[in-house]
Amino acid sequence: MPRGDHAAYLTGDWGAARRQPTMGPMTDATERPTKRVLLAAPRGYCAGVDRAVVTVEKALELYGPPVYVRKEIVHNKHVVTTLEKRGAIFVEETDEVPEGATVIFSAHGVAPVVHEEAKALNLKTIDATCPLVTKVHREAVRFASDDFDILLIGHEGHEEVVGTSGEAPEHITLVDGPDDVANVTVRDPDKVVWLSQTTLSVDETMETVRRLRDRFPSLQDPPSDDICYATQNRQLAVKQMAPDCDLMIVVGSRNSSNSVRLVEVAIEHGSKAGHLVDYADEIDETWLDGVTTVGVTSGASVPELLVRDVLTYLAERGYADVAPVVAAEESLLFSLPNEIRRDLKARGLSDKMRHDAAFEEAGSLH
Ligand code: 0CG
Ligand code: SF4
Repeated sequence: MPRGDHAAYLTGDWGAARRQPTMGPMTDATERPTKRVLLAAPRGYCAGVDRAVVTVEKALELYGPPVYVRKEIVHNKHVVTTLEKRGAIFVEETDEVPEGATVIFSAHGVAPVVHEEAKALNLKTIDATCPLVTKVHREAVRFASDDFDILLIGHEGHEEVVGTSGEAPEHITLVDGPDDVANVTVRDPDKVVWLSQTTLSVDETMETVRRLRDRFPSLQDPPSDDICYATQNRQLAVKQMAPDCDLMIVVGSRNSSNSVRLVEVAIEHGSKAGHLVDYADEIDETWLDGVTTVGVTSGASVPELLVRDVLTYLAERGYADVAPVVAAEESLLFSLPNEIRRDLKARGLSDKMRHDAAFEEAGSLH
């Protein structure tokens, strides 16, 4: 399927189709530009989100509802409301969970104090923190134990930075973007390292680091990228498409950092307009006025069925020609949290992540 068509997309018949948008849109016999969609790949679920969502699903299967989840398991409205209907109860704080119940910690991670609170309440805990967030926590612990000042680049109040900061609050200073650099103070400018939230804009973070290094020339880099592969790849695909797009539709929720960043990246790289929607019915018809090429992508916490709804909406309005823009291949899969794997094994159930055709049933979050 060299150029995607909408029906083929819905049946998943992609083959090895790939196309880079280096040429303008085709024209029909009357020389009107042909309406088309550029569909980003990769988009949607990352390995950490997939694992976190399956964790809640398996916990509901194993223990029966209700299963408590501290904070949104991932920042997606549809995922949260769907899991709620299946018996998950989302709470803001650990002390809202009844004593002795099971609580799942979200993919964004928690501070050590949250584990202590759960222990004091005798809760059974299942930690769905993404392993790539845990990696940043470990870096924070290590640099704090070496008595570094840690400049954590991230968004104030985001659950991930709250969790990471909690690993070493006395050593960590939050830097919320380039404009916050001027406010930073450190104990010893020769013993400073930067770390970051996993779901930031790559370019903006590099600008923040550049300004930090102007102030602290000995600033150390993290041992490896903290902005995760999924965040980077989704931004890469948008950067490739944006110059050709009159409009970029990003499927994702307002509180999803990586999804919001995709709209910003699209605009910065030339898309004439960009909007974030949770659902296809949030698309405003006027956005399509005079639009030939629509880019479509989705954040790392977004189930693919929501993207399909957007493509159906667009096809019904003449944008049935869908061309994938493939910026990277992804194959990373994380195994489920140990607590879940142990309980699944004890019941003789499979602890494999589910990635087969049978999992494509209606209402599936995958
Ligand atoms: O992008 P953020 O960190 O807000 O999280 P989201 O749940 O949207 O996706 C990745 C994860 C976890
Ligand atoms: Fe993990 Fe990155 Fe996904 Fe966050 S966005 S859950 S860090 S893979």
